[in-house]
This record gives sequence, C-alpha cells and structure tokens, in this order.
Amino acid sequence: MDPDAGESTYRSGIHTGTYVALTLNNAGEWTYAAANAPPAAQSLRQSESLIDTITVTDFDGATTAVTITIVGSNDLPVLSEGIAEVREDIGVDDAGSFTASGTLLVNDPDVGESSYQPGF
Ligand SMILES: [Ca+2]
Ligand SMILES: [Ca+2]
Repeated sequence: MDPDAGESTYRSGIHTGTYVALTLNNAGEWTYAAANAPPAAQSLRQSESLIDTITVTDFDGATTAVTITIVGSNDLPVLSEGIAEVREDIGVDDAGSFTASGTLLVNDPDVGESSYQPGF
C-alpha cells in the first residue's frame, strides 16, 4: 500500500524463479505454475521439499517476495523381473547344485531410491 495516489500497484509481468516463472498483475494477483514432469520436481522424496522465492516490485520500486514450497511425493519404482531356466545334469557346480544368476533393475524417480534392500 503506497500513500501516494495511483502508486499502490505492482509492476506486472513474468518473474523468473529457480524452477518456474510467476505471473503478476498490477493488482498484486499472482499465479505460479510449475511443470510437474522435470526431474527437479519428480526426484523429490516423500515430504522432501524445494523452496522457490521470487522477488516482485511495486510501482515505487519497493520489493517483496513470493515463496513457494514444492513438496515431494513418493514415486513408485519400475522393477524388472528375474527369469531363468536350469536343467538337470547341466551346469551343476562343485557342490552339486544347479545355479542361475541375473540382475534385477530398479528405476525410481526419487533420488537415492533406485536400489534393492539386501535380504528382503
Ligand atoms: Ca518423487
Ligand atoms: Ca520412490
């Protein structure tokens, strides 16, 4: 609020934040639209957050900020399956056992969650 007549307005336009842009009109009404798809958003773990602070300016040049907290959700991983075939009398090891091996892949969008828990 500016006591000077006609100066209680914001400078409208698009203001760039770290993750997206904020659109502001002269009345101070703002809209923040973040794309849901980029890794910056999807890599957030459950309840992990990012903060985006965008500075805006009024008619006189005074500044204030809009602070947006982006809160993460747990994304489910995509897991591969293990399939193998063993045959009697073929590939028997020194202990007398059939053996098979392979690699299970895990792809989780959340940072640090693309791994298996040994023993489970
Ligand atoms: Ca996530
Ligand atoms: Ca996850």
